[in-house]
Amino acid sequence: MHPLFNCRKPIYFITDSRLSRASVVDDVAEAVTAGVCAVQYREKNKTKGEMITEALQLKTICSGKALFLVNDYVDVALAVDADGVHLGEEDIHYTTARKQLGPKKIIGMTANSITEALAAQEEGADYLGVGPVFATASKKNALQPKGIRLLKQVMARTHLPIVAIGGINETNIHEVMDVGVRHIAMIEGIYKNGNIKKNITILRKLMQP
Ligand code: TZP
Ligand code: MG
Repeated sequence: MHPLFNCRKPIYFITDSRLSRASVVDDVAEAVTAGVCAVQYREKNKTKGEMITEALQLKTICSGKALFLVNDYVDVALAVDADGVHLGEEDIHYTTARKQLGPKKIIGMTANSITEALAAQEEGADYLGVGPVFATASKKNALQPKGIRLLKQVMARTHLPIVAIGGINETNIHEVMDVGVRHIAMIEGIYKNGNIKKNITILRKLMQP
């Protein structure tokens, strides 16, 4: 496991410019100060040029404090020398991404089922994003919630770090923690009421072992 993943700040922050009050750069600065292990730059509405400009700033903010991962786009990750990428079913395939990124970059993959989790592990994924655990409004066309059942299955049958994702917030986080999952990815749970620092502080307390 990457050392920054194995940290005492097991929150994985996913950016969403639609929920941002000021800018994603401000959001990430706030999140990193409050303490997260990873930031995933997830941007669905900007041009590649805009993304690269923004990602360069985010990478500097994260440097030495949190992993900086780019969702979907290997080219953006390469342009800013990010720590890695997060890929789903509809994105570039693992083997192509690995060829482009080289052996050292992190490639995280989404698993919506045990079959996908086993396939991603077989291909060489560095971690698995498993879910959606609960219903989520943050992802367009999100699948039906899988509950903690899928988390349990994936934990039992893979050896990769698991990041639980989808609809997790301060009211249900204990259900995910109880399964033994260490890392939790969130959008809405962190952006809620526009108070990123406060939300992360509360969530970190709830995640203390
Ligand atoms: N992939 C599966 S669920 C999801 C993504 C990107 C959205 C997670 O956002 P939230 O607000 O924490 O449910
Ligand atoms: Mg994707």
